[in-house]
Amino acid sequence: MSTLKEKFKAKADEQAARVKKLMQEYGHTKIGEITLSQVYQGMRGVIGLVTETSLLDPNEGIRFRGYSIPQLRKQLPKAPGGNEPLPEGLFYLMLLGELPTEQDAVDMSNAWGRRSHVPNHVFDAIDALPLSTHPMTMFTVGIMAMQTESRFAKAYASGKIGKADYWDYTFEDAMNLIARLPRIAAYIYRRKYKGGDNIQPDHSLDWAANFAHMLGYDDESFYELMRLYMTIHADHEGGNVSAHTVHLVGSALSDPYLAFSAGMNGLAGPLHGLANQEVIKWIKNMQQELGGGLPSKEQIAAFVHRTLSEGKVIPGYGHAVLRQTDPRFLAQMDFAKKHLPDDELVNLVWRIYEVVPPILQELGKVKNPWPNVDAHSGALLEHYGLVEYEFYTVLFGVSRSLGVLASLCWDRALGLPIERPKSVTTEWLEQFVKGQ
Ligand code: NMX
Ligand code: MLT
Repeated sequence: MSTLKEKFKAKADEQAARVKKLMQEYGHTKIGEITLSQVYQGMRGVIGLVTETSLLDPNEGIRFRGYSIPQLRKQLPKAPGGNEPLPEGLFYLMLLGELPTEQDAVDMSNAWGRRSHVPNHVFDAIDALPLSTHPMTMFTVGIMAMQTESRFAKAYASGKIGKADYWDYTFEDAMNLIARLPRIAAYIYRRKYKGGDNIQPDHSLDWAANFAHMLGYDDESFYELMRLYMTIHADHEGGNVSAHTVHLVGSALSDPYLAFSAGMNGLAGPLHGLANQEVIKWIKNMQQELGGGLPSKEQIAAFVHRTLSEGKVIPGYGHAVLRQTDPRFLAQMDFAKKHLPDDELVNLVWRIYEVVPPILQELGKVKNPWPNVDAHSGALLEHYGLVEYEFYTVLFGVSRSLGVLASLCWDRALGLPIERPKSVTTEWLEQFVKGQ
């Protein structure tokens, strides 16, 4: 039976032949046009990237290799007695483009378990930072410190490998990184919030449950939340800030540690992954101001209007590409209805969902008034006692490794070149339109 790596190589060879044929036959076919506004407005709608792992429909949301989130929740392998998908299975799907068997998911868990050793100097590097450092900064420092382990960087520096070998070393680094990230993330959590009382891994558990265990949450229902969380945050096609950054930096043949850590710096921005902490912060401020409890719809509306009048965004709402309620929000809502329907904070998140969209719609400029993934995640974590909201983006980052590193394997397997789009000046554009 072939190994995961052999299977990937076979798939990659097939795909490379398919891309070559497509390029030969249709390389000059136009697939879009660009307006001047798009150049100034974040390249929205401009097709400029190929990402094989997932594709987003503005109304239906994300599909991973053609499978929607509800389908994945049904069809991916589960832990014994569990109902939520194992992220191991999602990684297999994104990497190979086919659904895994239960055994495939178990094999992935075991492979990550074997690869999960984190060298001591990584912990030393994190320990050198003051405790007040944001967990996302600690996370990227930890990843950067671990770059010493890059098989790709070592092989490249040895001068003994050529372009046809890059995928192999990228694959090794990707698998090692994914295996080690939960340990680093949990170390940061326990160091910053639990007095450095670290918890050793339990490799009898799957990847997400072991992560939960190392964080200090040994509850079957929290394990389930982590499996779902790690699955739904894993990928959102290629143009989002974190995925695009990993792809861009990787295109310079910076190794997967350098590329992934760069992507995590993008995820740490409040308009991207940091929004999950901003949501809870905003809700807590609302509750504090209104004396706690579950505010009425009128009180929420007044708070929303005030936030907007201060020139701030409503965190967790809106999206650059989606135009409907994020199916990742709905998956979390569904989880909450099953496991914690009476939780006050969760009920507040649901009430905010009733109040915010019409207000944003009224502004007339917000293209998507609906909630995104970040509007719900914090309330679920809070329920289980994980209240340290500055840590939430690290959880997002661990999950995002699955998609962006599977994609990086594809980038190198397809031999994609260094990314270097053309930029122009405003003067250039003024001259261009004059010439029209
Ligand atoms: N609250 C208030 N105003 C908003 C919001 C919001 N939630 N969303 C968009 N707008 C404003 C936006 O700031 C812009 O205003 P202006 O023209 O004055 O600059 C206008 O509406 C048009 O923006 P859009 O084209 O609708 O959104 P864009 O594609 O530029 O940005 C986001 C997308 C996600 C950055 C934006 O919706 C936002 O800031 N949302 C809140 C932060 C958030 O939840 N981010 C998480 C996204 C998911 N993730 O995990 O990455
Ligand atoms: C993501 O998951 O990356 C976010 O929803 C942002 C995006 O897709 O642009």
